[in-house]
Amino acid sequence: MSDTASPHEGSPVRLIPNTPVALIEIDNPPVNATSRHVRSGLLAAIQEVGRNPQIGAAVIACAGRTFVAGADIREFGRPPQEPHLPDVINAIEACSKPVVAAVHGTALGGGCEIALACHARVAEPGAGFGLPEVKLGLVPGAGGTQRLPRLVGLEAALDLVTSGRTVKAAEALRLGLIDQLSTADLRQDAMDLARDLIGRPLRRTGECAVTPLDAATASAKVADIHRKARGAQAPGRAAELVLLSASLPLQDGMTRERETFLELRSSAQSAALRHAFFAEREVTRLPGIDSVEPRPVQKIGIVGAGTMGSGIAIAFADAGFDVKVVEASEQALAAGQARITDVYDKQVQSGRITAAARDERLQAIEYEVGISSLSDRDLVIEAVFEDLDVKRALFRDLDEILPPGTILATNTSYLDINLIAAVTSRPADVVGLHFFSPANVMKLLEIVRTDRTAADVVATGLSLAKRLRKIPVVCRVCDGFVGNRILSRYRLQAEYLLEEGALPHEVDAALEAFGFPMGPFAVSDLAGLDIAWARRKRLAPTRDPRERYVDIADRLCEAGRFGRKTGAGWYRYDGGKREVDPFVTELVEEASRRRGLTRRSISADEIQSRIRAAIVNEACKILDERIVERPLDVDVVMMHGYGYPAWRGGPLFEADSVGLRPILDTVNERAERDGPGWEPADGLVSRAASGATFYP
Ligand code: 3H9
Repeated sequence: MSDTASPHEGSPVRLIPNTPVALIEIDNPPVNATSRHVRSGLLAAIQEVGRNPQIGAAVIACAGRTFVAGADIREFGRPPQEPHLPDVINAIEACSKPVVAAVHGTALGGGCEIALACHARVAEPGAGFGLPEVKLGLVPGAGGTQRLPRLVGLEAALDLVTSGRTVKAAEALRLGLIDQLSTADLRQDAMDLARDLIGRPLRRTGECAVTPLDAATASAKVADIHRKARGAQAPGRAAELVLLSASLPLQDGMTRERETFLELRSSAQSAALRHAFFAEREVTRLPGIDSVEPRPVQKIGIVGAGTMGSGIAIAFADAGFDVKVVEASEQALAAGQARITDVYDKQVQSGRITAAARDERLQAIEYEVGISSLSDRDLVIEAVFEDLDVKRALFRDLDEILPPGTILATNTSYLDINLIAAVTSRPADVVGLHFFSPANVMKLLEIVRTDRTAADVVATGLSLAKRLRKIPVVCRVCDGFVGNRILSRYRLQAEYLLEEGALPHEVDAALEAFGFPMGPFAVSDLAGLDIAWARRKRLAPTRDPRERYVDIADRLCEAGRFGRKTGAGWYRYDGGKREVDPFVTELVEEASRRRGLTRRSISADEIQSRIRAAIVNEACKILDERIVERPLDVDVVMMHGYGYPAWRGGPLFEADSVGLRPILDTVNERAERDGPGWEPADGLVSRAASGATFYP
């Protein structure tokens, strides 16, 4: 072993000039991003490999937890600095000596592009590869769109580049993205391969040919990519570039790629998606909680094996917790067990997990009748019927049997958790863990702290979220917490639009064009109208009589139309396809007549701006009341729980760019027409007046 030769002192890239195979090691925590010093260090190292007659080949590997996870996203707001990553990567490919990438962790974005330009790639089985740039509103900017199709073909490249998904090493091997899996010593295997390549003709990715797609297949794929992008521009632009790789030489393709990358880098969509990226991470850091030690939690109890309870059980089992599910009767327990088993069976059928993994996870879940067996649990979550008295009675019983220190969580989506905590002898140990359905899929977790929840219980919620790979938002108690509270305002506005002249499919179409995956009426049909109906009936006696109340949904329910599950709701579902139903149109028109409103045609633009104003105003009230601490908490909830398009950055990030004045004008106008509940929030009024923004 020879001495270490640094490209320069203090560089995050070290060249260890072993003979005949040198090691280039990148060490730039936390994720080895290609910041400027990494780029210059890597370039210097490659130049030295080319120059030094003692070195016959090189391996590029990384220190720490991962291979290079991409360009440094924090540099994107600033002018690019030399050396540029595409030039560094081209120098790797052009090197006269074999260069092999040794990949552990994830090779993402620029990291994947470095690997693609090497002459061969070896990876650990747990390694992942991906070009996630579209998730940041970008296209790969250092050859990814041109080199990937040269290795894996156009179809696979289109899929990977436009979805941004990460493939595990086994799939990467199957696709031809890598050459070898390393099951023992990654660096040694890469060194051995590099040594074998010395003196042999080098396979330069940029020189490989790409088989073109026929025109009809290509245009069908591009159309599908645009449809799935729902308004995001990067996937379509990335697809164009990938397709160009079949007709342009590498350098011409890379010139086009660079132009597109730089254009998108300064786009509003990319700024919004970068905001989303950092906000998702920032929500986990809460002032005052950061330094608090969480309680150790491994054994989870779940009360209730309905849809929510089952989904929560799966989420915990997937994350390696010991789970015990309890129900009140054998019958309900068996139904829950069947539901959970069915979810895992489907995952095996679709190839998402192996049969062995299913069996392991099923074994992690125990089933019992009655709550008495929960006394050995570290944390118990209730997911029973949404009724305050039912939940209070359950918490009273749980409090009696659970030892001190066990955390008691409720999955309620609306109820006052202060009132639930008050029946226990340990209100400091009570917290809301509001999962979204399906709980094993949806990323968002609202952690609701009551007036008395202990700081280490909140910290435990945050640490659980991390282990569950969920995105947590900590909030305080109010009706519906952050997401459902905003949603109920947004839904009401959608119903007012119906009375004033729009039809359900027009509202849905306008919001789907805005970027939501589904409009509110289609969502209601999917979720079922009956639960919200039961809630409305329960709240009817306490409703403000001056409130503008739209009863179309009640009438649909009275007609037995509970949504998809009954074949009809806001739409008709003949053969599963959503269709406009004249019965609903008639109900809507009759509602306008009863209200004495002359129906008028309402533009998609008006629909979008009224809904946006309703969301932003309620979000400001939530901030005024300190239900959450920061605007980014609201943005993250809306993007991850309610489908607010991430390329808009969430409602408050977007409000800054739309301007708060027009939003306030819309709110004022609605307050005048819609009555109580629509008063403009103080925070909105003052910000609009002073020109302040949510994100200075
Ligand atoms: C690109 O590569 C463009 C090129 O094609 C062309 C260029 C010319 N930059 O997520 P974590 C930070 S675009 C800067 O909590 P994990 C992150 O903010 C890039 N910072 O860890 C966090 O900081 P903090 C394409 C980054 O283990 C810390 O690292 N690449 C970057 O759950 C830990 O991150 C991507 O889009 C970055 N690129 O997940 C990959 N990445 O502690 C984005 C992370 O202060 N990154 N940070 O909050 C990821 O997907 C995940 O971070 C990763 C690790 C899977 C790597």
